[in-house]
Amino acid sequence: MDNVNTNSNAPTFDKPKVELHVHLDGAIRPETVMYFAKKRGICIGAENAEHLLQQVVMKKPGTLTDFLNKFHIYMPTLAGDKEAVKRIAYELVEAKSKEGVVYFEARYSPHLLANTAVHPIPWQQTKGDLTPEDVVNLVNQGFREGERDFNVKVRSILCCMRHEPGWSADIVELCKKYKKDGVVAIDLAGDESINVTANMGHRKAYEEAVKHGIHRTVHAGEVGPASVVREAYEVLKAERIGHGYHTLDDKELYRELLDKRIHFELCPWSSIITGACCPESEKHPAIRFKKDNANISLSTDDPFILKSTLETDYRLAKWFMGFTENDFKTVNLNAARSSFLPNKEKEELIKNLKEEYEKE
Ligand code: FR8
Ligand code: ZN
Repeated sequence: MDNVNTNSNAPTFDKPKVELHVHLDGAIRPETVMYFAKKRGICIGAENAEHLLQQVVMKKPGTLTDFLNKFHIYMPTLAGDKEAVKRIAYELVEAKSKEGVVYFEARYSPHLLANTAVHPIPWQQTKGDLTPEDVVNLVNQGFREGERDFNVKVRSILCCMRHEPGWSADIVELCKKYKKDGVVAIDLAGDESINVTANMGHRKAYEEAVKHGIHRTVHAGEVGPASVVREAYEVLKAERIGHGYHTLDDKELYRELLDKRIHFELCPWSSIITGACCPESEKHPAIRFKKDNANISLSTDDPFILKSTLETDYRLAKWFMGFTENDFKTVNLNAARSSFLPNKEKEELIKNLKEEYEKE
């Protein structure tokens, strides 16, 4: 699969794209990490951006601990720093504009970038003055300036973390408060082996989201079983599923989600590198989803840790999963249709894509 991650000139799908599943905190320029390490006098054990990349990039399936250690390398340099939080948001818009993305939804946990009003304080930081709400404001600013400078439309999704049900009430309140400022949905991320029903925090937050018309997506069935997807759909009322590969293990559930046109945010390269899916890609769930005309789209997930761009995922989809030019049009129209934009803006996006796709 080496040829998937090498550079060639022509983009696999040289048309406007929509991306629904990218983590802000997994989509950072190594140069930016180096800059803030130096600015703040934090020792990260890397001399330059290239050296840092060697440490952060995941090249083959590892353990969850290996994966989380990647965040431990660079998050302490960014978390708690106002300039850093705004800048990573701004730079993500720039990166996506270069990939031909016209609309994307970026997600993150505000708590994991804060250093006060969060318990426990993440990444072994000492207490400071940046609250989760400040983080949301800074990310909003970075995105707004990025939209203006790079002509890309951006919205954000705030993540609850499975292991911190006590944060979820804050998340839904922030979603409500910043609805007018680009926050479109709530997500649940983290270790799927942690049961949501054991604690009411996540359930209550999702109920509140339903009540206030906040859109909902849930990471489910990536490495966890189909029962986690069922819970996301039946209990948390998810409109979209992050990954969802293991939905295929429960025929009845799969049929139901197909019929209801529930959207699956697939991340092909991520699914291979994390070991969520079998590297013999003829058996990849994406092939089955496509064959069944499921409501799917393609995203990067964590391009920093995966050393990828959206091109990596499209190339993998084309060469190992048989996606055609027409399939790429379909998945991007799916993404637009299942985006969390208000109807009028959604129709506008779909119209623009269709116009571009009908050219030639
Ligand atoms: C989550 N984040 C960024 N990327 C992810 C992700 O899961 N891909 C941020 C939120 O934007 C949170 C980072 N984070 C902090 C604590 C924590 C966590 C605990 C768990 C997880 C992320 N994620 C998971 O448990 C899902 C991992 C599977 C995988 C890698 C290695 C081995 C097995 C799925 C990927
Ligand atoms: Zn994800």
